[in-house]
Amino acid sequence: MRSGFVAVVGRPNVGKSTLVNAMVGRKVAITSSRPQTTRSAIRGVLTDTEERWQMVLVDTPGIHKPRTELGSRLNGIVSGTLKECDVVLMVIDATAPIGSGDQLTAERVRVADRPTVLVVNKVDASDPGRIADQLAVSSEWDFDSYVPISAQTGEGVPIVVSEIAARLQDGPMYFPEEMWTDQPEAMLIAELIREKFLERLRDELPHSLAMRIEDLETRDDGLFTITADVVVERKSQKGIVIGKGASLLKVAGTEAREELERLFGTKVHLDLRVVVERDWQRRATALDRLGFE
Ligand SMILES: Nc1nc2c(ncn2[C@@H]2O[C@H](COP(=O)(O)OP(=O)(O)OP(=O)(O)O)[C@@H](O)[C@H]2O)c(=O)[nH]1
Ligand SMILES: [Mg+2]
Repeated sequence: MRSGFVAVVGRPNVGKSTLVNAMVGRKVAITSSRPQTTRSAIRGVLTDTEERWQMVLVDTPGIHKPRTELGSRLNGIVSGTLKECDVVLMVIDATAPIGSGDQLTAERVRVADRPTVLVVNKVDASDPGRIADQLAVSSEWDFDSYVPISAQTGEGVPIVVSEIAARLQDGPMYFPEEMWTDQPEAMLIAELIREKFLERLRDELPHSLAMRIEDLETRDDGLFTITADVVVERKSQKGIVIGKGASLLKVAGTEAREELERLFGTKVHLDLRVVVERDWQRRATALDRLGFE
């Protein structure tokens, strides 16, 4: 048996979570067009029983210059993941030029000193000239393998899997073969709900949003009731998240409920409350309370 932990790193919004989902074939991590969607190290598990290997993909927050206590903690998560991994998978975005965030990430990867695979993602939305430029610039980083892909269409994704599989060493089976993530149910639920708000909010608001699951209960008649707080940072944000005539809360809530019903195969009752935790992104105690390690 060969196995290993794979750190999936890159600057925000390059498509790390989309790629992890595509590799595992399930929604391990939520995605959005807003930077810093991912806020923890999220594990997705991919097992090949015939070839006898298991890779544990660790999706991470985007590496960036932190401006808040939350930002520092997110970068800390990436450093920790890089220290503990066996293989590094770095993602860059073919639709935007290589910038300081990519350089910073590449430097961290170099220091980690592990086998490395670099993917140039979003080739579906780029052009051959641009992709060639990115390969030329990133070739200076001296990765072990380079793969242009589209995490969205799936183009090139099987190659990424085999490039990583080829770099796994003898090791244990970390998780049962049917397991695709190790996230607790409450976390999966909180993340799915948060996702439904992200695309609908602008400016700083996606960053100001956090979720807190207050109660999970399966009633005798099978109804799964979820009580959750949508946490914002300021009073003025509360009204925006609720929306005119509570419509935003309703639309996002309905969409979340429908996806949760598909995921759990049961009827769901979702009870959402919007609460203010002043400046939680900047306060260590608030971050602790909200479950950011
Ligand atoms: N066109 C195109 N868009 C993509 C592709 N992969 C991801 N995206 C989009 O890029 C945006 C960011 O994707 P995510 O997977 O959330 O990116 P991320 O790197 O995990 O972002 P953070 O968690 O914020 O660091 C989303 O709007 C995705 O739909 C791709 O292959 N092609
Ligand atoms: Mg992500």
